[in-house]
Amino acid sequence: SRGQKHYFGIYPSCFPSMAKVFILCFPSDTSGHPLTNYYQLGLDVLALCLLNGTYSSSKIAELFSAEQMKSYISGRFSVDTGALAVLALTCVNRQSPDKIISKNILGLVEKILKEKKQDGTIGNIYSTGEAMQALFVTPEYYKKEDWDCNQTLKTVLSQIPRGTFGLPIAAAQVLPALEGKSYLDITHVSCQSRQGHLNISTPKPTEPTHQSKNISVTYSVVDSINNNINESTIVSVPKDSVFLKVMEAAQTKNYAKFRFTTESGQWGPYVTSVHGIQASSKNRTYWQLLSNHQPLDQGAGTFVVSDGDNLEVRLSQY
Ligand code: B12
Repeated sequence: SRGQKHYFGIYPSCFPSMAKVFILCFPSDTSGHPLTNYYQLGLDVLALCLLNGTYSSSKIAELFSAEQMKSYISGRFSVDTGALAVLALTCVNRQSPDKIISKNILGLVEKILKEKKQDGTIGNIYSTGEAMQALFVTPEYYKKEDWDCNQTLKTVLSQIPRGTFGLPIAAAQVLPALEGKSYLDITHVSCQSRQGHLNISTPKPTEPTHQSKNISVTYSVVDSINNNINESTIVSVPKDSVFLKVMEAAQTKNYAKFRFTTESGQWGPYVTSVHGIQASSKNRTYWQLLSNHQPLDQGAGTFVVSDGDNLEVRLSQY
């Protein structure tokens, strides 16, 4: 992934050509952390487990220990990552029960439930579907009254007509939970589609037109790691523009200060460099997007800006 030499999971050089035997490779950095991230490690362990590959439960228990994950996820707990870990660990635990794995699941479920918001969202709206899956498969780890599944479901459903899950990847991540399913069901669902009972119409997003009114926003580039860049400008963009349009307008205004590059992915454009400074997975740095000092829960290609917004890209550590 992203040119890294090694990575966790099902990698061609890691499994013999015949047989359904998979070996989990554990390339990690000097502190024992995965070279990719725990979300991907969760996906890989899940795939191995569901395909009845060979792995060491104790190694997995060790990798997903609370201490190990805590030191990796600096700052805030990632619900998406926690949910994937719960799904992977639950699969492993069902195959060969292990006390340490159960303890890890319990710790993660507690953390996920702590991220429950008043409206039932868990983490943010994009992590809620996977958090629901994690809670579906672990009912013995929390009290019934600790989670109102119907409230969460209602909130997620109410977001669909607003186009919140418009990106195929966003829809794909939320859909299993809407069907009451989890990734653990993958190996025993048939491809036959049922009559669509989720009949929800989604309005087409409106493209900004030339007639539409312009808005004015502040845009800043900050290097919070080396503290040597802090550039700001005010730009005017059509109403309903996305964050990327603001970055483009700033770049046109002053190329030297505001030039940037992106890479296209499933979630849209990922900002890889700004002001000539490249984010680096080796150094665990990224260009964080913020609006009015709050990190965005969407990427530059989908977040719609508002008049007067204080927008920022900030080189940060993860
Ligand atoms: C790990 C992770 C990160 C890491 C990625 C680096 C790394 N090496 O680990 C870091 C911390 C850097 C990161 C950053 C951001 N992330 Co992120 N990230 C994830 C997470 C937890 C797992 C992604 C993954 O590994 N997938 C599995 C692999 C196999 O797939 P992949 O396509 O190769 O994964 C790559 C891309 O997903 C990319 N990536 C990660 N986040 C984002 C966000 C956007 C908008 C894009 C285009 C790409 C991208 O990095 C991954 C690793 O190389 C997902 C959770 C999820 N539910 O998917 C959120 C998630 C994708 N991220 C999200 C967001 C919002 C962001 C940020 C915009 C946050 C911010 N305010 O700055 C930034 C991106 C800013 C930019 N520069 O453009 C949202 C996207 C929601 C949406 N509707 O757009 C998610 C769903 C989390 C959430 N629930 O809010 N992220």
